Amino acid sequence: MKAADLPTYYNAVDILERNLPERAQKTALYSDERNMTFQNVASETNQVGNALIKLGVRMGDYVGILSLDCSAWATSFFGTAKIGAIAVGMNTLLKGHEYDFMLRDSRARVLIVHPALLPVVNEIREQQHFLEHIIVIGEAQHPDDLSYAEWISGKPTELEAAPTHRDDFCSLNYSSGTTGMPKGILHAHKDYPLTSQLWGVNVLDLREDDRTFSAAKLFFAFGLGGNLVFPWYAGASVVLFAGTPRVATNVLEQIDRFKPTILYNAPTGYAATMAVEDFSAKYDISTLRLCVSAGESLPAPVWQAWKERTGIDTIDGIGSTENLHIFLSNHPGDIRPGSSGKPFEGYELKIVDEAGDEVPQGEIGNLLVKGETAALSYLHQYEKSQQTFLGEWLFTGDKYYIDEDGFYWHAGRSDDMLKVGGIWVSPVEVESALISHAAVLECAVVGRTDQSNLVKPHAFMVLNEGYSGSDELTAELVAHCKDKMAAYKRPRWIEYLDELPKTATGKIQRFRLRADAMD
Ligand code: 3UK
Repeated sequence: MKAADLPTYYNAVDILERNLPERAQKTALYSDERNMTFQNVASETNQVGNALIKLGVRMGDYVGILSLDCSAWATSFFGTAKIGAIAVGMNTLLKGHEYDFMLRDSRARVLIVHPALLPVVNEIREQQHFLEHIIVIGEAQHPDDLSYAEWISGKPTELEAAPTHRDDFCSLNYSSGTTGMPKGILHAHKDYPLTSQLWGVNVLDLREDDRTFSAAKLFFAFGLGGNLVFPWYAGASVVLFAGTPRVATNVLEQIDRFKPTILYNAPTGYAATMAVEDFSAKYDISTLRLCVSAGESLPAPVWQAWKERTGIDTIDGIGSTENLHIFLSNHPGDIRPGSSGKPFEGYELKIVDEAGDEVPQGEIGNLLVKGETAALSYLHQYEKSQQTFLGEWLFTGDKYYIDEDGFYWHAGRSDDMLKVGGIWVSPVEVESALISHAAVLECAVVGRTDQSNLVKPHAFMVLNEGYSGSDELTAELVAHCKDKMAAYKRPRWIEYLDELPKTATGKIQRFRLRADAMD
């Protein structure tokens, strides 16, 4: 499937509405809060669209969604798309200053927010120049806010889709970099059916009788594609879960209760699940036919252990927000544990050296990808865009090599970025949080692998005079980090040194610290 196969004027709400002729009364969405048929979702989506128009939202405007996974996430996303506005799905684990940045950078006029996230929104609401309305998915507390249920109540359940071009923007997601604030990545309406077909249907073989569940949330392109867009494109159902997936028993309970056939998780999620004693006896996970892992590479021993304990194959595929979803993947029936699999139709891959020339098979180089679902640039980031979007090719920042059978193996990043539990952590950000503590003179953060061979931040520190390393100080520094940043970014190990290894010109030698961290 090519972008040109889609109608020129195409709106991604088609992914939801294509289900109406055949399966309007089928349950589209299961959740603790409520179940909804495709017809229910489509009608409520139209109400959201009408309610947004009534607030003055027009084609090309931005609408923020800051919510735990729930049915209103889905109706807000498609309602926004349907009127030709752009949905900004925001990571729910961040701090006020990051939301402040995203709201200004995107100039979102409306923010649809879950009550659980209201406290952090309240910290920054007074200083917003562009935000005009806050809709609360639940009770509104602030006099200026509207409650979602009241907001859509009485709005027509019919709505004509805006005549969006297939290349018009549909969504904006923010992805972290080594320094500075996250980078905004815009995707077009066309990217949703394309990724659905190219990976969801052609590779994963999603079918109408599937039911998906994801530990990765809808604010993350991995979750949005895997657990909303692709299944609905294929006529399948989804299970949405508002709780935290970091507690493995939560994930198991949801599977036991809602009986999905497909599970999406990050490698840490599979490792954490297996740490729950007798999990496959205590919870019924027998409905699962296939598991998917992405966000970081799934070590072969974790793949094997999962297979031994559950009998289920896991499909590891590498995706990125820049490409919207997975562009290199293992295939059901053709899996090499530990690898990212093989290319598939829709994406061309190239592994090149620093001069841009292709390296011989077996040698490590930079992975470039060419495909029609790539974003065009980073929003308001000319220089960073130039480094990543190289004409038809996209620089992934990943090092790869190909084995003798054509499987691709991840061999690290070309920057210092870490993937922890499948989400970005910038060592620079963790270092700045640590440095802001009075005890710390200087520090360096590198990735270190844990017992499952998954990367976590390890901090090396030199203390100011008058301080000495102790378990108390370590606990205090970790608490300080959690205060400054999303908790998942905190260092899992803190080591005190007299000095950091440096080059003659005074640069910290991270490669020596990385080697030390492995000991
Ligand atoms: C790393 C992987 C090895 C890799 C994503 C599936 O992770 C996603 O998007 P992000 O923008 O990060 C992209 C980067 O993450 N990575 C992702 N998956 C793997 N490394 N093996 C993997 N299987 O460094 C990549 O460049 O957060 C994943 C679908 C949609 C996504 N957006």
